[in-house]
Amino acid sequence: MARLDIKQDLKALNNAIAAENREKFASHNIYVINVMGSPGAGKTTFLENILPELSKHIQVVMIEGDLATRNDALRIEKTGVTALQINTNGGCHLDAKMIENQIQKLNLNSIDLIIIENVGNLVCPASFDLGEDMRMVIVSVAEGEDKPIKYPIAFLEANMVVITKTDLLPYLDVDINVMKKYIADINPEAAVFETTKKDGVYKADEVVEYILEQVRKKKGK
Ligand SMILES: Nc1nc2c(ncn2[C@@H]2O[C@H](COP(=O)(O)OP(=O)(O)OP(=O)(O)O)[C@@H](O)[C@H]2O)c(=O)[nH]1
Ligand SMILES: [Mg+2]
Repeated sequence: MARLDIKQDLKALNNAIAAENREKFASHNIYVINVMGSPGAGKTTFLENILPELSKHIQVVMIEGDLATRNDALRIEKTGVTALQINTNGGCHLDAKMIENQIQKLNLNSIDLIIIENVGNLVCPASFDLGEDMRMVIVSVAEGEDKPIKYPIAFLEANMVVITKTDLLPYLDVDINVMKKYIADINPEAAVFETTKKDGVYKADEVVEYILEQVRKKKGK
């Protein structure tokens, strides 16, 4: 019982800080995306590939969450986008306080979009609001078509799902339509997209358009 109380208190504290973050983002007209997915789902690869296109239109900053290393932030910085790295030292998710600490380092007046890559994990991050506008789940076909129904929480609250690595479908015993049906069963509201990497070219044009549309809606442009 006491353990349950502590868990609820921590959640309430996180929600209170997330609400402050959300207010701060709103007062600066910043759209925020919280990206979640299993280790190796292709989150950073997706971001590395969409950031140059997004940056042609809007000012973007990344916050990278990982247990250890600055590897992902270094990859992102090669695209020319500023990337702040949070190391959770064993923690399986980011929390609102960690984001609050990072945004103090930024000049919020000059940012349109903040993308947060959460720690690679399909379970823990889903329970922690960071103050985001959009929750994006990235799932690769290589993980198997049943992952949405086996790990439903992240999908339940997702506004957008990106299915990656579709170029691998010919080599896998996976039916992408079954995966899509599972996602729709859990969350019919989520916008679902596919990305692929073929002959070194990463294709995610529709996703870029969709994200820009959401940012513009928030900014009233
Ligand atoms: N074939 C193929 N490989 C991909 C694709 N996207 C990512 N990968 C590979 O998948 C591996 C993992 O990709 P990352 O982008 O590092 O995955 P991640 O989700 O950021 O991983 P963590 O941050 O560690 O959770 C890398 O070797 C990528 O090159 C894709 O569309 N097709
Ligand atoms: Mg990554």
